[in-house]
Amino acid sequence: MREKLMQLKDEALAKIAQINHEKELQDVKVEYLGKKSPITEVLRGMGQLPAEERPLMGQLVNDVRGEIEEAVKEKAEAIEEAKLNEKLATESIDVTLPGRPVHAGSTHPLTAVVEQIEEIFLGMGFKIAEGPEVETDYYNFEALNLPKEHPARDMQDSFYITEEILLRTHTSPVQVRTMEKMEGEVPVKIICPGKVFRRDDDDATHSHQFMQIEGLYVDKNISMSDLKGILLQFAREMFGEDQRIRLRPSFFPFTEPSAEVDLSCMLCKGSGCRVCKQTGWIEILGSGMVHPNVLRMSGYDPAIYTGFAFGMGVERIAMLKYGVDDIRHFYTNDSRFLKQFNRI
Ligand code: 2NM
Repeated sequence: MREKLMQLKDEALAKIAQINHEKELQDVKVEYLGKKSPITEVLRGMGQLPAEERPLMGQLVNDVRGEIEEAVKEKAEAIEEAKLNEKLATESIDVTLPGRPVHAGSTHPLTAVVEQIEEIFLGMGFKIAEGPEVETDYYNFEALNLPKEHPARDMQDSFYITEEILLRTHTSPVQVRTMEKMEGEVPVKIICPGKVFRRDDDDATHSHQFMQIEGLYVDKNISMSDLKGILLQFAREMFGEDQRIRLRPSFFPFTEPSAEVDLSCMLCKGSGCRVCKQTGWIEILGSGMVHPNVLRMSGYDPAIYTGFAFGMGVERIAMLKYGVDDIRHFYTNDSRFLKQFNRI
């Protein structure tokens, strides 16, 4: 029995020495140390031995098991180490390689311009008001004194969802909503930035969706000179201290009188160039004194209160400020275009 055990031990150790894989090692472990192994058989057969031989034999079996277990453990560690060494050899990292560039986004130029304009008007005591992009016929047209036969109300010129609901064609409905909410309180001193929609064919200077900022100041004794002062201050903060403005008579259904506002050309300083078509002036805003009908419909008595309002297109201002020649650049999201604004 003793020789049998020694033979089993030598056999097991020889097999373990040959092994290179975990799976085979597991098999050999089961074969020599498992429940059905010949060594376990020997343990079971101990009952038949004379009592005085049992302790010695038991000791011997345990020694043999211990040696095989030890060999299995060592082999398992050797296999683990070989695996790690191979991994280290094949998956080495070259820390001298250049890093991959991280592309950071930046503020869209239109957002930047809206924020600049907001800052200027906040500095003059205006608040910012926002409202829905999907509007009713009442807020978009009726409350703004736009008559039924006005071309803007045509299906050809506005995006209608139903006969009564459309995408807003200007941000003026926000100003009407704000006046209603204020219930006759003054001052109403707000600017309304936001997206507006018109059924235009897109080209270098037209987009069916664009951004507008409109302003409204209603109080007692508001006059055209307040309008002029506020807009001159805006022009100077936006385009430079040397800016001049001029007002030309115009017409809008929601203002009376109405005026077109020109800025002295920021490129040639008024001497005449390609951008201002040799006039020295650039048209940038529509404005006027809020029509009495508009005030009355929104809860302000035009015999007591007056107000001025104005509106400007954000893209046009951004194009002039940054020399952009096509409005579509703002919407095609070409990173080569957008990257140029990562410092503003
Ligand atoms: C413009 C030109 C002139 C305007 C009028 C109003 C309101 F709601 F108070 F009546 N908001 N905006 C207005 C006036 C807008 O945009 C070219």
